[in-house]
Amino acid sequence: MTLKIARVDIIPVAFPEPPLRNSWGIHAPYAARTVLRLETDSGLVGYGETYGDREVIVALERLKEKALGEDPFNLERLSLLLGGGGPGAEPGATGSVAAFAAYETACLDIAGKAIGRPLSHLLGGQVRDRVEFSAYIFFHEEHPEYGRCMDIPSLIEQGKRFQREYGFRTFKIKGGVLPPGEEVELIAEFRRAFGRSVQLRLDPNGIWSTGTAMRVAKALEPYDLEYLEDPVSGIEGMAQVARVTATPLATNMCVVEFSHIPPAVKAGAVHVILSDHHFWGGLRASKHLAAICKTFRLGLSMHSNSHLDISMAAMAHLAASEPHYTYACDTHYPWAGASLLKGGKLRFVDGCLEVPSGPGLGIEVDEEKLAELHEAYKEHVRGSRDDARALKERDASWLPLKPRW
Ligand code: GKR
Ligand code: MG
Repeated sequence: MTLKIARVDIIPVAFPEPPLRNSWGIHAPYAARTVLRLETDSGLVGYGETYGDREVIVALERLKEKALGEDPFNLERLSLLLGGGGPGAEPGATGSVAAFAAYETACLDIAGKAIGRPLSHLLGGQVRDRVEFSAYIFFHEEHPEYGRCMDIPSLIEQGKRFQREYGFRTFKIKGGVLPPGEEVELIAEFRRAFGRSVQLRLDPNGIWSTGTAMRVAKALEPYDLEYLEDPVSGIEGMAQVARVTATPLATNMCVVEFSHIPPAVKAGAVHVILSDHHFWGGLRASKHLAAICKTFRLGLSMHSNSHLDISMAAMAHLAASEPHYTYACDTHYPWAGASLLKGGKLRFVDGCLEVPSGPGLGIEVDEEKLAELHEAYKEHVRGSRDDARALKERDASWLPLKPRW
């Protein structure tokens, strides 16, 4: 059986999000994503999801003509045609790499539907049928449902809500918002509140100077972080911090493509790499990353950004197929104020997502909801994501300093 991609639809969408804080700004009221819908000559439909930034939409459009007429099973050929990233790819081709990730997911969705098997079976089969995710804890400004959460007690309450509602056992705390000493206190309070049975991670997104990061990493040692994520920017600074602390360091900032791995390994800069199929060149490239991590005895975790259900399902299939995902994966999904699925969002039980068992991604996209979120995009999104601009609109004095402390 051969299949041909006969139709490509590129659908930018937007969904509400709370005003989540990070070290460089705040989430705007609507987050943008792009949904890619592919249809074959035989009428099979597959979905992919990627970033909603302008450069990615342009890349998706640019790749459309190249994808038309291709067989969705021919993924290596498609990757060559579309500039898919992966080991040996040109460094820095972010737009087309993120666009390829959506094409690849949609092709695998179609391929799974064509043979009646879940997507994970095309990535090597499932080594787990439930994938564990972490609670993504954020400081945030006033929100009608969640109130305001800009101090330590309210962040602990947020953690308790995540534990109650989803059963998460790992807390990834988005730091870099309060001065570093207060964030050490925050971690100490989390330990006191949740005990030793949970895992804690702190991610200040590279906002500390190397000297500050070295001091803070030492001060955090008594609280047994599972890892400290990007305390500083850059491989060199990370290596300096790694030399003075027993806490493992993780990154989704200084190792974000295959060409970054050799210098990072040489410098001893990181212990854990956070994969993300949207920027590492797709689901299969993420498996290549896993193999490289195993080779160099690095851990593998999974990064996330604001996303919807199609990415959620793809992340679950990937993690289900790869033994080396031994850390709970990150996800922003609980914060998403909308779903594209008939029947609503996928559900976490005991901190885990059961991998959808139907063919392909195993999810049913509701075309009406998709159309609604496309209208929301047209109404609410003004260009690419810019958290610093969003915070400046609330607070004219805001300066996205880096390092700040
Ligand atoms: O959503 O504000 C956010 C996060 O800070 C995100 O943008 C990061 O890319 O989650 C990410 C991370 O782990 O650094
Ligand atoms: Mg991070």
